[in-house]
Amino acid sequence: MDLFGSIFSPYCARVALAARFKGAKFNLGPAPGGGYKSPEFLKLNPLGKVPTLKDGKTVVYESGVIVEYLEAKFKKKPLVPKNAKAAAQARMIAAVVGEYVQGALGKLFVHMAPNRDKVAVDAVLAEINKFLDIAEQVIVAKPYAAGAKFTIADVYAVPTLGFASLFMPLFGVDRPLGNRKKLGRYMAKAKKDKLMGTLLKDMKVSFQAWQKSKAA
Ligand SMILES: N[C@@H](CCC(=O)N[C@@H](CS)C(=O)NCC(=O)O)C(=O)O
Repeated sequence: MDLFGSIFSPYCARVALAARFKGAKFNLGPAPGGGYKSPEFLKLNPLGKVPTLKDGKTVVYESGVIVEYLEAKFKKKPLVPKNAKAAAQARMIAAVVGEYVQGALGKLFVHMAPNRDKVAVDAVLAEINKFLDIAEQVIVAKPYAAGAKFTIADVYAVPTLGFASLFMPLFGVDRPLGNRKKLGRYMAKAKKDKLMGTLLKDMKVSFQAWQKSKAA
């Protein structure tokens, strides 16, 4: 399988984490044809976005859809608990972090310019903090996001919380998780975990390369 995108993107990282957990082999690389909006790439994904997965003749885009595709194709190591209540709980944690925290974080991108609008940035930071507070309420962190097992909740939580730790310092926030105990405990454990820790390291390397390329 070919996965187009960069692992620094939390959307790509969630797909990479799901695939790695399942032991599904994939090559990660840039969008073909020279970029997200190249005619060659738009033929694969008319939205011109990464991640996009090519599995033989099958093309799948939108990170959530790709994760579900992997879940359906590689059934041996499920990400979604069988029990309805446990499945809903894992998906709710994934939604809070992957949609709400991540959605608010994404709003920082337009404020990358050095002469940024402080009032607007502070409003986005307040929104991120509001959703991080909700994430702190819902995450289980014993030790995984939804409890004793790695689930779809981790697939969404680790990339977004890792991205927050890399990206928010650019906006003067050095400890994005602040004093939120469960989130702090969760990420400390994730860093030591082989699967999640490797992903976080890969994201950091990719983030640093992105920053270097911007500075050049
Ligand atoms: N809803 C999409 C979001 C993906 C997304 O926004 N990807 C960014 C990279 S982090 C992208 O491709 N941006 C290029 C663009 O929007 O033109 C998903 O879950 O896959």
